[in-house]
Order: sequence, then C-alpha cells, then structure tokens
Amino acid sequence: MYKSRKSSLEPVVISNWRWKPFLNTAINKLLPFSLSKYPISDQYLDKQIVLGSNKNPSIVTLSTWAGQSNQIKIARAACIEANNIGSIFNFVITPNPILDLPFLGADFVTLPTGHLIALDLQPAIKMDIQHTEKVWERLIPLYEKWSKLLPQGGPIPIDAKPYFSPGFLWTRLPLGPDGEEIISEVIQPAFIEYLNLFLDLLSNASEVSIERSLAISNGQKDYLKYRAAKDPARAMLNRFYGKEWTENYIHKVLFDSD
Ligand code: DBV
Repeated sequence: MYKSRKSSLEPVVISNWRWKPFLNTAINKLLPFSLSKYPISDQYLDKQIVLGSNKNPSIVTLSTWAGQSNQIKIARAACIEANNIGSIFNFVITPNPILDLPFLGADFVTLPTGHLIALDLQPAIKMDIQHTEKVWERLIPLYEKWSKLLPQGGPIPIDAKPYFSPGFLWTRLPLGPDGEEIISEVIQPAFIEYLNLFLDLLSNASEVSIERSLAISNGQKDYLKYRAAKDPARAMLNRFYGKEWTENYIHKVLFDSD
C-alpha cells in the first residue's frame, strides 16, 4: 500500500509519475529560500484509490507538496498519476503580498488525448504597469524564444484571459516520442527559465507600502477565487474523490483565498 509522507515538504514518491523531474527541479531551485512545511491535513497530503474492475484496475495517486517562507506565501504542487487516465503537475507559487510580484503558474497535464501545457508568470493586479512592466520586459524574450518551437494551444476560456500575461506559454502536444522530445527539449528548459526568472525577481524584490500590499493581496484573492471557481480538474477530482473532498481540496488547499 502507498506510504503517506510525514510532511508537505517531503518529495513526492509516486512511482512512474510523468512529471516528477519537474517538481524535483523546482524543489532544488527553491532550496536557497529555506522553505518550511505548509500545514496540510493528512487527507490531502497523499491519497490513493483504485478505480475500475478487479480485472482491470486503475490506481489513482494524488500527492500535495507545499512549502512557505518569508518571501513565499505558499508554493504548492498537486501531483496526480492515474494509470491510463492521466498524469498531472499543477504548480503555483504565491509570493508574499508585501512584494509587488506576479504568481508563477504551471499546469502540465497528460491525458489519453495528449499533453496540455500551460506556463506563465501571472499578474495579481491586472493591467498595472507598476506591477508588470519590469517582469514582462524580461519574460517576453523567454516567451518568444520557446513559443516559436511549439504548436499553438488553441483557444482558452475567455474569462481566463485577463489572468494570463503576454508571456503565457500554452500548447498541446501529442503523446508518444514526438511529444516527449518537445517536452525534454522545449518544455523542460522553458520551465527552468521561467522559474529562474521568477526566483530572481523574488530574491531581489523590496517590500512595498502597507497600502500597496493590500492592493496586491486583494488581487491575489481575486485570482485565487477565479482559479477555485473554474478549476478545470474539478470534474476529474469529483470522479476520483467525491464532491465534498474535492471542494475542500480546491478551496482550502489548492486555491485558498482566506
Ligand atoms: N488544473 C488546475 C489544477 C489541476 C488542473 C489545480 C489538480 O488548475 C488540471 C489539477 N487542467 C487540468 C486538467 C485539465 C486542465 C486544462 C485535468 C484538462 C481538463 C479537460 O480537458 O477536461 C490552464 N488548464 C487547462 C486548460 C487551461 C489550463 C487553459 C484548458 C481549458 C479548460 O479546460 O479550462 N492554468 C490553467 C488555467 C489557469 C491557469 C485555467 C487560469 C488562470 O493558470
């Protein structure tokens, strides 16, 4: 049986988890920030269920990794491996709102129909030059370098658009060797560069006024409420774990705006 971890900071141990190298890269890059564990109740830390028939069982494992520090309100990853159904790495870093910085958001999803890749530094305050100008001028060159190597991801929900930056990397890739090659040659280095930029911004950010921090905090709440309301994984999580567990997980763990 699957062994639960003792703390949200322990690396995720799901066997054959497609996106494990991505989380491990992020954990290593976050070492200088001396994260402490983020309190997450046991029922959300590690969870394994078996779906399907006895003859053809499908094991679904979910682990939540999370940490916090002075500069980081919460860095958390939802990690899911469901045999023949999907593999997910959903990663969000919310900065301490005393810093004038965007979120880091990654949604790497493997489904039977292909991989769906979303990577961005997302504004907490939309259309605010003070909040975004210094970020976008460094992010857009990365976006231009990597996006030209990727197929277009297609339309995204219209109400989601304001939450993305002009550096939103968004693509759909086929399963199999062609997709794998693009993941290792484009998605992995792009993830590292977006993360490096974000962590550099975090390391060099100075504290803002209480007033400004309140505006940033309100913007963060608006974003988190949107993500909780529109979580594209809701249907899948409901199917695996039921409605009550899923709503609590989405609102209290993944996108807590309190
Ligand atoms: N997405 C999450 C969390 C997930 C997750 C917490 C725990 O935010 C997985 C898992 N994303 C997930 C799954 C799908 C998507 C799709 C399972 C597929 C849903 C399906 O096809 O049934 C970016 N993720 C998507 C899509 C987008 C994103 C645009 C496709 C469109 C859609 O189905 O809505 N990242 C996602 C997003 C924001 C973001 C909407 C908004 C700010 O940062």
